[in-house]
Amino acid sequence: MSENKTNINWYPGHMTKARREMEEKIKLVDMVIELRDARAPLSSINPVLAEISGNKPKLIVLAKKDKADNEVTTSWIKQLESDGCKALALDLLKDNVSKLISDACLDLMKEKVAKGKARGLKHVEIKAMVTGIPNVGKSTLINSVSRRKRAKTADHPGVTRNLSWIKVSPDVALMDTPGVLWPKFDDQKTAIILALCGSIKEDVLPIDEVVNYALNYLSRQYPELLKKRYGIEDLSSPDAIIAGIADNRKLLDYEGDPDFDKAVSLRFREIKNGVVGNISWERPDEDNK
Ligand SMILES: Nc1nc2c(ncn2[C@@H]2O[C@H](COP(=O)(O)OP(=O)(O)OP(=O)(O)O)[C@@H](O)[C@H]2O)c(=O)[nH]1
Ligand SMILES: [Mg+2]
Repeated sequence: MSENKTNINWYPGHMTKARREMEEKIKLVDMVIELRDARAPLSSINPVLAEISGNKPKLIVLAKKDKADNEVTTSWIKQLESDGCKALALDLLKDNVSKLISDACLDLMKEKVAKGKARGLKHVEIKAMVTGIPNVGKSTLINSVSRRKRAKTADHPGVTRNLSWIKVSPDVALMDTPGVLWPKFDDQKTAIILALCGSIKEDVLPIDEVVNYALNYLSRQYPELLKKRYGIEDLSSPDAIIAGIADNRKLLDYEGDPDFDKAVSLRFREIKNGVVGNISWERPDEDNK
């Protein structure tokens, strides 16, 4: 991205506190469940969290699978597995999350479980810290595993503010953690993609830049989705697309011209919420930089 673009930086105080507390609490856990967004499995890796989790065994969960392009998600899982990672792609609201996560944790921790059972223990408790960027679905995963609403969830980043243990079954205890970002984005593209996934607060965004990026990408990768959703043919530039949308949807300003601002903010919301269709912002088969 060019140099003169506005920086998207959002690092509220509770994230500094969460990071410090996670560094302390990591010693208490057997493993980490690291959530990434299935639509952007690279941009949603938090290097700070990777540092905190160190060598702990890790289960990678690509969350919000239902919003991503299924074929692309399958390729990401294949790639992660061929890199030796244990990874699952999930719709945390609909899949059988409880069984899938418990089984994966038991499998990852099978040596500890076998040792405990050999010592005569009926239940060998597995302790896992659930980590990930804001709004990726950490608290939802915990609720789905425990089949009850134990943790607060909402569709905006920064909902969970404190670390807390939630015993989800006789065998598994999960630690909910606040979503954490990193203090400075060196790569603007990462920040934009995280904004499109809803992991950066909306009011710190230069929204027109984000939508520009999205429309450029969609016209290359998913032109049919754009045409179908908005009934437009001219995909030659983001401006042409926005003008087409504003015109078709009769988003007009007081002089009767297409209202770009209205069209941009509406588009942002629709793209982010998956109304346009199933979209993956990153693919394993391309140079994602
Ligand atoms: N479609 C879909 N929505 C999901 C999925 N997982 C979570 N969500 C939604 O995403 C939003 C954020 O979920 P949370 O569980 O609060 O996310 P979090 O990672 O705990 O967020 P913070 O506590 O803010 O860091 C909620 O509206 C969830 O319903 C999923 O797999 N698919
Ligand atoms: Mg949460």
